Amino acid sequence: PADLDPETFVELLADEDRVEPRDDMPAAYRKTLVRQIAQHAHSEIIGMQPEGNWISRAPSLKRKAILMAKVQDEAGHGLYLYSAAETLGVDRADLIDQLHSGRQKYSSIFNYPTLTWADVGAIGWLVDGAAITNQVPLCRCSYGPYSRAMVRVCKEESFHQRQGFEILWTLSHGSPAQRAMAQDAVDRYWWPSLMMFGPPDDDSPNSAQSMAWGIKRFSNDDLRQRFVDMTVPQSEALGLTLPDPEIRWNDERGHYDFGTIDFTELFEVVKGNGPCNAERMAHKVKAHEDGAWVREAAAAYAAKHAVAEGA
Ligand code: FAQ
Repeated sequence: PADLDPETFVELLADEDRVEPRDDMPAAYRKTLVRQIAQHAHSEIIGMQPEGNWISRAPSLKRKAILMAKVQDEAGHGLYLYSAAETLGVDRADLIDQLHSGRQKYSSIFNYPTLTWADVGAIGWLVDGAAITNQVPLCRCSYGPYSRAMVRVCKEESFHQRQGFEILWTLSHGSPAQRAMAQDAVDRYWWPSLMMFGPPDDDSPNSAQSMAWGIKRFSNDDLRQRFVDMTVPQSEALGLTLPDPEIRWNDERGHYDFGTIDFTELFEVVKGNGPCNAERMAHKVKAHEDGAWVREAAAAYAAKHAVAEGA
């Protein structure tokens, strides 16, 4: 497909038509989508690590089975998203290489440690909760393959969020030590979860163009507010406190007010200076290298069958 001039493209989008892989599109639209979809895929794959850390130590067989299924879902989302990116003419191996060499990002949230079992609950409730808030509007993204991928991903994330909420509910209704563990996890995961939505709107270089192109449907700050509005009542149901004394309902705005986010922390974590950045990347690169023989075997098998079919 050819590069389309941006003005004709915006007119075509006005009809709310989906853009499909074979359609002409501006080079910059393609580039933005590759960036966002690849980073989203990388996040799903790196996002397996914090929770994977607890599979061998889950408190019961049932919890272990559920957590294994959740982490496998994340692998599936990552593979699904790499496939969506490949419809734009890029190569998965190249995207993975860009992640490993630090040229492409992944979500800041996965650079925080999972210190206790309650962190698995906090990730499900808050991190998956933030992910759903961000991704439900992406089901209406202008790029067909990405939007369709999001439909299935969001269904699975909703289940993930419920399981996280249920872990925290069980702990918050357990012994004083379990309750304290749940509160501590929420204290540590609350602010980093708010940072998942990205920098504030006036400091978000990609937002205006991505919204004009129908890639993003809402701004970073609007989605963050939506997440706070959804989460405050849920924290009350859990009997846990969100670590922000400024949270209160604002009748005039029809939203919850909340305190100031320390975005220097987000920028530091994105730059590579979060608590677990080095560990996450080292683990990812090693897993990739350890899997080289599987890729080689699969390629040899495919080549053998191609010859057999050609004969
Ligand atoms: N972390 O101009 P903007 C999950 C970067 S959920 C790291 O506002 P944009 C599920 C941004 O890339 C997590 N980097 O950018 C799960 C850009 O840099 P670039 C993944 C961040 O794209 C749950 C620069 O800052 N979800 O994995 C972050 O318009 C539990 C300027 O920012 C998605 O990726 C950050 N938090 O808006 C898995 C959703 N924020 O690329 C396991 C799709 C910003 O120019 C367990 N993505 N940056 O070098 C999006 O909606 C958008 O890309 C945003 C950022 C909203 C993340």
